[in-house]
Amino acid sequence: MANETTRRDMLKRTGFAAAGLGVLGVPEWALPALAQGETLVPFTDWPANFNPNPAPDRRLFNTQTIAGAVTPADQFFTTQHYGHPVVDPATYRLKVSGLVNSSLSLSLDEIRKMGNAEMELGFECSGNRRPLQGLIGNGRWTGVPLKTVLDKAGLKAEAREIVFFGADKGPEEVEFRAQKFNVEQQYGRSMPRDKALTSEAFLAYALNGQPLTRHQGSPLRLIVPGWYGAPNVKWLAEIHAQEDQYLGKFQARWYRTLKGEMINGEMKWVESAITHLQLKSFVARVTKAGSSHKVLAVVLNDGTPIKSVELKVDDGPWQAMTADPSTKARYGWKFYNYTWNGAAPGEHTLVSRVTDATGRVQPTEQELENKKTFLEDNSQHPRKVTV
Ligand SMILES: Nc1nc2c(c(=O)[nH]1)N[C@H]1C(S)=C(S)[C@@H](COP(=O)(O)O)O[C@H]1N2
Ligand SMILES: [Mo]
Repeated sequence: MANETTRRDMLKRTGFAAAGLGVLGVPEWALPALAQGETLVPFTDWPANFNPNPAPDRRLFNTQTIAGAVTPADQFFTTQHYGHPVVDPATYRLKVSGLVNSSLSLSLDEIRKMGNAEMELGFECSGNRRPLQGLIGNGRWTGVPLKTVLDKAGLKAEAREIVFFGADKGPEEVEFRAQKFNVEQQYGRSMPRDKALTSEAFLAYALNGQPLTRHQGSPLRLIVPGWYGAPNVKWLAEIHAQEDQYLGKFQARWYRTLKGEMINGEMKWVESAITHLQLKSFVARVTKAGSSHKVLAVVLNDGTPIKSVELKVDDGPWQAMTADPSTKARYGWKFYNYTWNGAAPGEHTLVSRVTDATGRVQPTEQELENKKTFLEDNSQHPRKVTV
């Protein structure tokens, strides 16, 4: 009884009021799809100053407002390094250059005619982590397989590295022998030729059946199913085939993970590039209906089938959660539910953990303590509620 909330309280608590949206001015999407008689039990460890729009070009998703498998485009999280470039879809051209038999310059219409495959998939920023877990979303993307475009250009035998450039640019300091130089960087990410040709990567021009918004990379972006957000290059301007490895900042110096592993009693440090999503789950929302509570967990991974998701309440045993049959897409996020009966009044800690079909188990925070960089944090995330 203690913590039942009205929608007004919930909106305040979860930061919509802080963002300057009064209850009457709140867009319909901000209201969680709760069943009749169901009320939200807010997380008590949620930051009081939560602001879903910390900057005009940044948006966080409040998982407590999840209303279905597909995240509406105007709620989809957004982040990038150099703000939003302006790209006019009417004059837009995608260039395909470098070690190809024929260089291409494709209009949006030409690209649309090359394919309209649709895939439901989710991704998170590799920096997504506690306490918010708000850099995550799931959508229906439409586009052209990357292979179709690469085959049209014809990759030469020496083309070993495929680089994807966005239209956005900015200056970055590069240090060489204690001297600093300002080097212009275009947002760029690369992939080995084989990955580009065999993966399910595609060039997306629509999200949830509508043209991409400026936030999500209008008019065209790369999507790599099962990978983190960074490779999903927005405002895609050019695909360049080359022989040498691409060493741009966001490929070679940023979006890397430094992790130590104990091998025969010795710590071995390894640096790796961010690619596929690490196995993750977290408690996204708790609601109350009558005398029982419902816990919703979100799972996201690289597309490996999920074996189980479990929930632990305080120091109790791990209990099985039930898969929501509406979330089935291979690369989509998945919802799991748990009916929590007989919760004693007071504060409780809820934590979920996921195991995939290969036997991989989501690590605890302690098990990840030798991961020195904050990226790729897929650790179990205990959350608190008061009932
Ligand atoms: N051109 C360009 N693409 C980019 C970025 C960027 O800075 N520039 N940021 C990447 C990162 S780090 C993430 S997490 C995703 C975010 O995609 P979204 O804004 O559609 O959620 O875009 C990726 N694509
Ligand atoms: Mo990211």
